Amino acid sequence: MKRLLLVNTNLEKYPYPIPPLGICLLASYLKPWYEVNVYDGVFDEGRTLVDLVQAYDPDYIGFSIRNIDDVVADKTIFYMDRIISDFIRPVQQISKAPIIVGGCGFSVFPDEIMELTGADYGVVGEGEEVFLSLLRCLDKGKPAVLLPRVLMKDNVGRIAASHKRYLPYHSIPFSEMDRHIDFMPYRQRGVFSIQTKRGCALKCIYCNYPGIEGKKYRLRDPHDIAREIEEAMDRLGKVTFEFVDSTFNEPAGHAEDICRAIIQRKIHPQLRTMGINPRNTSSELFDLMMHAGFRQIDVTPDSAAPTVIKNLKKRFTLEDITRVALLTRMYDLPTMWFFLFGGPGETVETVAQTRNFIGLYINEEDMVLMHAGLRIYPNTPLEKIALKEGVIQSGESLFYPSPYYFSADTPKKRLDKMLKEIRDTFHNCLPAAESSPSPEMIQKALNMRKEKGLTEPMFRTLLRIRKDEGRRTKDEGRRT
Ligand code: B12
Repeated sequence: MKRLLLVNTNLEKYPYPIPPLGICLLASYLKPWYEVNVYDGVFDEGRTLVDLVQAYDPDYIGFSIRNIDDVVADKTIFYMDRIISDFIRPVQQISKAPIIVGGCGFSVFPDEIMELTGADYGVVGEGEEVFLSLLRCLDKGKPAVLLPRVLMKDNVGRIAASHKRYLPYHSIPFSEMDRHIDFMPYRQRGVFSIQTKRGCALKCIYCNYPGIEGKKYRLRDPHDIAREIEEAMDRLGKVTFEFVDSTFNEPAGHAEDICRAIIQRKIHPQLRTMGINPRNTSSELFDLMMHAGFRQIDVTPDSAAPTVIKNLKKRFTLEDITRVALLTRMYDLPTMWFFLFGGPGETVETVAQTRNFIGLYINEEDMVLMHAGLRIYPNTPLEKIALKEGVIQSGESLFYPSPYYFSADTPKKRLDKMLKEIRDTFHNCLPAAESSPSPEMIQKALNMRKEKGLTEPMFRTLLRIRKDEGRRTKDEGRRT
């Protein structure tokens, strides 16, 4: 059997370290054909990679590129520099094995990353079948040029076949993540990631998810998901499982079925999810989620101003957002809220509308993350709007430096000032640029959780500390 080494190049540990689900799925899928070894760079940060390559002597090396930048307008981190210097270059210097790049970050900027990394091949979008076909071609010395979604080094700038052609759904394999990577370091703050479907049929104007995953939903069987959770629990004991779908409760009914399948198994896992879309929310869904074991959710309305919601093409209404806010309170389900300010049609009044909504409806124990400006991604309606309004110029790179959209009435400076005012009024609201807690604060939170035996989500402990520190600063201000 030929040897394949898959490398996770993600160094980011905020908001918590993310285990490399994508390459673990690939490792499980490719197992019948290749001997696969996964190198996880999250904690090792490239230190032992060269030694591993020398010892393992792989026939192929795949690099997974997840993050390009942090999507925070004023403190943009560009991850690519270290991905290249700490992972890709050292390997290129010692190995002649073909280098293949892939991953969700790669899939957003394939041409740019092929050029920057000097990789031999690139796979856009989901890996399983396409990667296997590519490797089979390479095994046989056949040209890979006609494969869909594959890029080649000598063909930079041209994707060999239709980028948009998603292959028919196959069942997403169990990741069995902990069989491919050491899960121990993820236990304290990390999660066990689970994917319940692929694709996104929504059309939010700024979003690149349909480009990464396809536009059609391809759903996993709820019982398959519940079984994956049960088996992981048998191996690992108590861990938190997180659903990583772009929206968990789309299309309507699937999330409910997953909860029912989990309840039926009587396994009582600890669950959380990102991407609760206000549209398909009901007390039935929340009831099922509570029974299934949800301890935390993320809700992503982006705005609570009706004109902005409409302009972003969110397909839900202010009533939907209000309902989900009431449901989170009614069920006391800890929630992180995400708002994006500065989109098309944003004005001083619409910012005030969202601010009022936050003050009126959001539980003050829940965190509100406020992004200023919308990252402009290729092939999105926002790119067209930004071009039309002269925010970006035709031919301008959207890769680096990352461009952001701010509406004419809320330019960056004005918006930053308004968000700071919201932050100073509501202790639970944080501009994204200020949201990463310092290592000291994280340590303090970990100590507090241990001392007080807190089982609440980490963000609630961090908010508690922030509130106390804010109170102390105010008292000291009064004394001086
Ligand atoms: C879930 C998610 C999160 C969750 C993660 C929860 C968790 N437990 O994993 C949260 C909310 C915490 C999060 C945080 C962040 N995220 Co995020 N996230 C996602 C999301 C929606 C899904 C990622 C995922 O797990 N997919 C499921 C797995 C199975 O798919 P996959 O990794 O893509 O792997 C497949 C293919 O890519 C391919 N593949 C992967 N590797 C390889 C390698 C080779 C060689 C090949 C051939 C193929 C291949 O095959 C795999 C199987 O089919 C994506 C958007 C999206 N729709 O992809 C954004 C996304 C990855 N996030 C993004 C960003 C920026 C971030 C943050 C930096 C934001 C921030 N400032 O906090 C942080 C970074 C966190 C970290 N520590 O790394 C960006 C990255 C692009 C960019 N602009 O840089 C994305 C693409 C969204 C976007 N706006 O564009 N995120």
